[in-house]
Amino acid sequence: MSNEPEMPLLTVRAIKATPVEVPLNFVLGTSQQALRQVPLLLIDLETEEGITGRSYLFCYLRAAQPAIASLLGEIESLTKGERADPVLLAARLAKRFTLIGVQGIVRMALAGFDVACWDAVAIAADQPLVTLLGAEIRPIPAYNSCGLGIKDDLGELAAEAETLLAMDGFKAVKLRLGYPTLQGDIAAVQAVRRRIGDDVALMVDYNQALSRDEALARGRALDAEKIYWLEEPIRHDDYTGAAALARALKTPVQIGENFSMPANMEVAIDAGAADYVMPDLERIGGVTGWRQAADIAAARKLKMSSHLFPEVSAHLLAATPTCHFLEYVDWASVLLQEPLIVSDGHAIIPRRPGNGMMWNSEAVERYRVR
Ligand code: SMN
Ligand code: MG
Repeated sequence: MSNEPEMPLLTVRAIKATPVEVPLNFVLGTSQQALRQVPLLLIDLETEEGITGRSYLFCYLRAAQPAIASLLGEIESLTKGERADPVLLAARLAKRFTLIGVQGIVRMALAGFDVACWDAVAIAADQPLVTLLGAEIRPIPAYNSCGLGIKDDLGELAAEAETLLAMDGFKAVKLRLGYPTLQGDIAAVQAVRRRIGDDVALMVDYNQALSRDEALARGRALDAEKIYWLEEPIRHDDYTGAAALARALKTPVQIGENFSMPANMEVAIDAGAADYVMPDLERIGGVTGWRQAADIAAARKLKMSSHLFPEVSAHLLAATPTCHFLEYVDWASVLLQEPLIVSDGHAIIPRRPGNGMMWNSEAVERYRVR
């Protein structure tokens, strides 16, 4: 993924950030918090040449929307009139933000700018992002990650799994775990498994709920349940603990949504903290950060999946040598003129230039945060 693409000449003019909050079609009950609606920030990068690049960020909290928008204002004043070359600007901006630290919401703002910048460049080159990155359009294996939160009613949970599989021919779903007891986790897994049958891949995600000891005990019990991967069982930055789990368990350990910048992913991999990795577009550093991460995973022959942002991640995974699974969520679909299509369990990368996202302005008005 490391060949440098030709960058058409474009000049940054302005960055517009629009806060929206969209209701989820399926409540997402993680071990930490239940998500019923999600605050997103839509980004439009306008250029002097008239081309607009787009991206969106998941802000986690309403309070983070104005904070990230304000950081984007800072990025605008630092890049206005400059050539919109995402690789050059990523290096310059990272240097400019070194003292505050390129972490957290600073990292998200930089990533949002980077993704929009790559979109503008790909549109100017009249190519889908994946093609600009030197790869070809192909269907990307996807799992349905909507819903399947922690629920007391296991009959309802199993029914939801069935609904999610029926949606677009998915052959894989992800279940959130971290019930008060191990028996609770196993009961949820078995209720879902009974309903979906043996041929469906079932991932599970603890969202960092467990201590090391508890993770070992629950992981050993889950080893008997044909789980496809065990995601974030313990604190995300405990790489030593994750490495011990990866060694002790049969089920592959998956981490990565909290890797902040590719360098962190490299440290985790070198510690043996994961069997699989799944960086998140807005934490790994946008398209520019993803490309570096993909090279790191390829050098270590580690399978790489995506976290959220399926519209852009589909392009990136197609250009990732160790491409594994796309995490499909439908959060942004209502805001898009042409939502990402999934067919037969695969994300279909659009042939439109850029990343393919265009806002549905009526929906943006409806969900706009004022
Ligand atoms: C997750 C994290 C944050 C928001 C939504 C979902 C979850 C996942 O860890 O991997 O989907
Ligand atoms: Mg997760």
